[in-house]
This record gives sequence, C-alpha cells and structure tokens, in this order.
Amino acid sequence: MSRIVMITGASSGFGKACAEIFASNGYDVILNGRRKDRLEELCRSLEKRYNMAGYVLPFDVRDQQAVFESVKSLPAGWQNIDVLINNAGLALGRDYFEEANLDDWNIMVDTNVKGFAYVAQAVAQLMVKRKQGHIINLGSVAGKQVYERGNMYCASKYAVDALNQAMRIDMLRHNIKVTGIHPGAAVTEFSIVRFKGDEKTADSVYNGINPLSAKDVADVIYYCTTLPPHVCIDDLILTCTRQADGIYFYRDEIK
Ligand code: NDP
Ligand code: 8X3
Repeated sequence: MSRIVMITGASSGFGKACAEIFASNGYDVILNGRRKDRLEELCRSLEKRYNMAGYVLPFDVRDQQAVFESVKSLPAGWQNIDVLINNAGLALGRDYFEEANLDDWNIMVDTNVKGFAYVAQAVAQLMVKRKQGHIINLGSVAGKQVYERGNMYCASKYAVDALNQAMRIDMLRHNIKVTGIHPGAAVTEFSIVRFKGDEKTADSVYNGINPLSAKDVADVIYYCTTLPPHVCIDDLILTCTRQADGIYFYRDEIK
C-alpha cells in the first residue's frame, strides 16, 4: 500500500514542490489550499506523470470547523496519513511596529498560529490512533531571530517553533515524529503576497544573492522522511549560502 502525505498550502511554493517530490517517490498526496482550481490542476498533472493517486481537500486553515470537518470527511483509506506537511502560511506587510496594519496582524496569527495548530491537531488525532506518523512544521529563520519590521510575522513563526517543540514532546508517547523546518529567503509567491502584489519590492528581497528555490526546501523536507523509524530530525534551519540567519546576508552589488 502506498504511503500518504497531506500537504497544506500545496497550491504554490514549498507545498507544491513537496507535492511533486513526494508524488514522484510514489506517495499518494492530499492537497490543501484555498485555490481549488490550482489544486485540481496539480492533482491531475501529478496523477498523469506518476504512479500515484491525489485527493484535493480545499479549505481555509483559519476556519476551525472546516479544518476538522474536512479531515474527518476523508474516505477511510485516505485517513491513514503517514506524513503531514503543515506548511500553509504567509507574511503580510513589512512595517514598523507602531505603524503596522492590524488586519495584517490578525490574518497572520489566524493562519500561521491558530490555523497551523488546528490542522496539526486534526491530523495528529488520526496518527495517534495508528501509533505512527510524521508531522513536519514549516517555521522560518524569522522564528529563530527577530528582524526589523518583522514584528508579528516573526512572532507567529516563534509560535510555530514553540508549538513544534511542544508537539515533539506530547507526541513522544504516540511514536509520532515531529520536525521543524526553518528556511531562509526562498523564491516562491511569499514576497509577492507579503508586499501585496508590489513585484519590485518583492524581487528586491532576493537582490544579489542566489536564494533557495522551493525545490531546495522540498528536497530537504523529503530527506527528513527517509530516515529509519528510530531517527527523527527535530529541528532544521536551511538558508542559501549567502544568508547566515534572519538578518545577515552577503549580497553582490547591484550595478
Ligand atoms: P507561497 O505564498 O508560495 O505559498 C503559501 C501557501 O499557503 C499557498 O499554497 C497558499 O494557498 C497557502 N495558504 C495561505 N493561507 C492559507 C489559508 N488561510 N488556508 C489554506 N492555505 C493557505 O509561500 P511559501 O511556499 O514560501 O510559504 C510556505 C510556508 O513557508 C509559509 O508558512 C511561510 O511562512 C514559510 N516560509 C517561507 C519562506 C520564503 O522565503 N518563501 C521562508 C521561510 C518560511 P492558497 O492561497 O491557495 O490558500
Ligand atoms: C520567510 C523568510 O526572512 O522573509 O519566513 O522572514 S523571511
């Protein structure tokens, strides 16, 4: 029987790249995000290219009821989730604390912290029944070190780091692996979303460096799932070679 991975935020970026690598390695994939059309297209494309099955499960992770009902609605076979990639998330704005938009703050906390925890709990309940599983939580270097004008986004990723550690402890007795992945700057739709469609500012994040790609991050995530049952990577930071942490970059001069 094929192994099953559920990926939140599979319509773009890291999630989509994870769908690709897990499907190419024979996993059946449950694809979540809000943009159902993208998930359906991805599902069709994966099934066509790889010998696996896909299941589209669109919902907004902020909607507590939708999260639990959607996970519960999975057909019996699909409930045997082996790996959860708890990835859906976003940054909105890059403003000084006193000037930041409160709607942006609310959306980030509702998505990156509360929605993230709802999904993890709903899926953990299935894994606990089977006494096996692997939860992979997407944090960030922003959850390891606070940077200027990062305030609530950083706080939300610090919460992910804390919840990752908390889950690792509470899941011990259920034989469930928990891994935190903390990438640095990576080219996805992340900066376009953060800067609300301002492509010039979004592009400037990656000026003069050779940033991570979504595939770089997905490859590392996949690697974490290939280790023997008794081995668990608890926490992993990855950056491009030109980035040392959340703040320090070495950039080529832009002429
Ligand atoms: P993308 O914007 O490319 O992808 C984000 C994904 O999250 C999309 O598929 C989006 O789908 C989904 N999503 C957002 N909000 C919701 C929601 N309310 N409900 C369900 N799905 C949602 O960004 P990345 O791939 O870069 O980001 C993935 C994760 O990685 C995020 O948690 C981000 O914070 C983190 N990260 C990103 C870094 C980067 O530099 N790119 C570095 C470190 C961490 P849809 O819009 O269809 O709902
Ligand atoms: C995304 C990486 O450095 O923009 O979490 O915060 S950063």
